[in-house]
Amino acid sequence: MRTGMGKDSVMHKATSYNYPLQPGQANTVMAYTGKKVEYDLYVTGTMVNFTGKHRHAIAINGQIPAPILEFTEGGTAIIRVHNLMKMETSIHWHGILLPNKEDGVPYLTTSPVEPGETYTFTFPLIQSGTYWYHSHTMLQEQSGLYGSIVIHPAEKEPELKEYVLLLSDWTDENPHQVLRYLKRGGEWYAIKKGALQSYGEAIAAGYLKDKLKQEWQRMPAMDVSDVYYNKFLMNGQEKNYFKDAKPGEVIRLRIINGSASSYFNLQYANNYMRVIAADGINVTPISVNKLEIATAETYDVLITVPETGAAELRATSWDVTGYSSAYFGNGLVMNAPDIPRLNYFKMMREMGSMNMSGMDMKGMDMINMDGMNMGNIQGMDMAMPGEFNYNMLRSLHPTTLDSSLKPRKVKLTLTGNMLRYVWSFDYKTLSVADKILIRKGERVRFVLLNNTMMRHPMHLHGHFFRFINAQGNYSPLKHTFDIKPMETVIIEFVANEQQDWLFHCHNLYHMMSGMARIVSYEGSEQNEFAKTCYKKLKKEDNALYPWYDLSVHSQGAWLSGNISNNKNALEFEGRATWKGNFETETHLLRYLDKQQYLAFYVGYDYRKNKTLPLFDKPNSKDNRQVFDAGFYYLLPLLIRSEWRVDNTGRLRLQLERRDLPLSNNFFFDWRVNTDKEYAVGFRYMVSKSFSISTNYDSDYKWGAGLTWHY
Ligand SMILES: [Cu+2]
Repeated sequence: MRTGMGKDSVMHKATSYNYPLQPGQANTVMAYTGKKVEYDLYVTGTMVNFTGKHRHAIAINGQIPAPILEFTEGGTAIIRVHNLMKMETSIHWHGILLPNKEDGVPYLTTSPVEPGETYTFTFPLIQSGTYWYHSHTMLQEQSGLYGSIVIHPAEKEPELKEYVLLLSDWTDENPHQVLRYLKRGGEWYAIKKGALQSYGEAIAAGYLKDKLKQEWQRMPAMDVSDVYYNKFLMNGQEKNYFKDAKPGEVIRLRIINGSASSYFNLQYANNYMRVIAADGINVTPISVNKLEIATAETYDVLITVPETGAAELRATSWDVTGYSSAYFGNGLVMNAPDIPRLNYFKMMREMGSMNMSGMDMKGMDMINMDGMNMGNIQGMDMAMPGEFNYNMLRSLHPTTLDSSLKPRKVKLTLTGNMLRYVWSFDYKTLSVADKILIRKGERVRFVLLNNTMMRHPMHLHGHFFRFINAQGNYSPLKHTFDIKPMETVIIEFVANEQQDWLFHCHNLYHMMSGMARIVSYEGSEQNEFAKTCYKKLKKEDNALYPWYDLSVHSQGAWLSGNISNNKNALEFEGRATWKGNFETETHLLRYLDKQQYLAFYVGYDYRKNKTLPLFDKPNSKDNRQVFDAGFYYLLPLLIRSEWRVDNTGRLRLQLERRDLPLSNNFFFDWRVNTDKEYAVGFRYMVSKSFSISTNYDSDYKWGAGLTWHY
């Protein structure tokens, strides 16, 4: 059933979150009586050209971003989503308080919108502010399925000219290929971003000790972002001109971070920005000269148009690989300052010093990696005056919860495996995790510890929560927040909903790799998807990803292939000389420990080296057909050890290190085993898919040629 409102929905929350705010306070009855505002959204495939190359994308009503949906608090939204594509889609209304079945998470709250079908969303508008909407299906959001929502308050606000600025990131690659490349652990994105942190660069910059220490702890090079983006956009453009902004005029900007996985720093060339709302809710105004916006957050700010000329508002991606701009006014342009490139080695050293605290997965505070200052750890606020941080966010009214309600504490650790690109809570991805159970009427408190090296923009559907900060009783209400490495964040809310809601990292690639949970109201009537255990939704993060490297060299060919999901992998290695000798090893492995350093495998070896000296001996190291079993264990310095025994009782220990970065683009591999076989290889990466390579193999000798990476 897709039409009509359940009787529960009629009693839905009516608290205006801008003005008398108290999460979970008694709700006044709110029927669907207000002004009905209707929209028709047509979802289609489209072609775009952001970089000089034509690429597939997804548009709504032919636009990227999708149209701005404007409403007034107290009304009713009626939005018909028409799916004109050949694949299913969905739309989630981010930050909007609405009945569960209108939340738009396919296979959790709402049916997906099937190809050729229309789904009509109907919900009362019980809040005001700046929000947005996006697809919650696979990686469609990265392809352009996002738009802004503006809900004007029922009570009139001072009339100000206002503009919506929707920030996003764009890659020319197919987003599924991006995720596969992240799973593969390929180096090209880091090379493009200047974030590889090779040994050569470490030595030149005096950071060899830090680099060794990092690899000793089995950590790959740290980075602040995963994906290399071709463009960063604002309202679908790199540059936006608002020439109707009058000299000296104060204007309101509704800024939304609708990116798939980027944080931005906002700077304005003409004086400061005055933050008046966060995540749609008005806050005590604060003046800042730099405003950081995490993925999926929104901020409303006031700025002043210069008396003469135009001033730039610039949104620089946090990895400082690009920016987009808005210009307000006419004439000579005043530019916002450039943000210096990141000093990754300095960040690495800071991280190393935090390791002394003996934490599990080592992290660091990365808020000020531009080298301006360190700090901004919650409760240790040493930011330069004027630079935004969360402790400045102060609610207009006390937000404390009714202490007579029964408390419920939920502790979650944010975990991840950067080497295998598996993201999780408590080392469990959504596909294997239990639901987080809460009960209606409880005072729910989430205690979150980020045990990863990255920041995560966390989002809870269908609720606003208190984000506990230095403002105490006036801690702000939010629906999305950033959590830094090693940081602990506490959020709390009154459980005043029903059914199931998603809680997840809003970095699209982290979510799709498992960093999500279902928050479920115990005892609440279950919807159709709960009855089938959300089978489809829970499959998503455990997909199989294939990749391989094929080297074609003067003496022979090497193929190294892999198909893996979260816990299992099928690995194949084949070597063949042009003289007809060949060796293959095939392993089916399963990771055993939560860190995924240890894996057990069974496999099969087939070798036929006719021209090597020991060919006449069957089941020698050069001529064998054997089954084998063993363990892989990742040693410090990212050395992979392999301990195995085959069905003839033969033992072998092998050590291997692949892709050791000597300089930007230049990599070194080595391998040695107790059969007295050894190999070394070098490759110079010329593109995402190709390297010029050379290797020496104790059996197959020197050769050089090309390597193809898929
Ligand atoms: Cu994340």
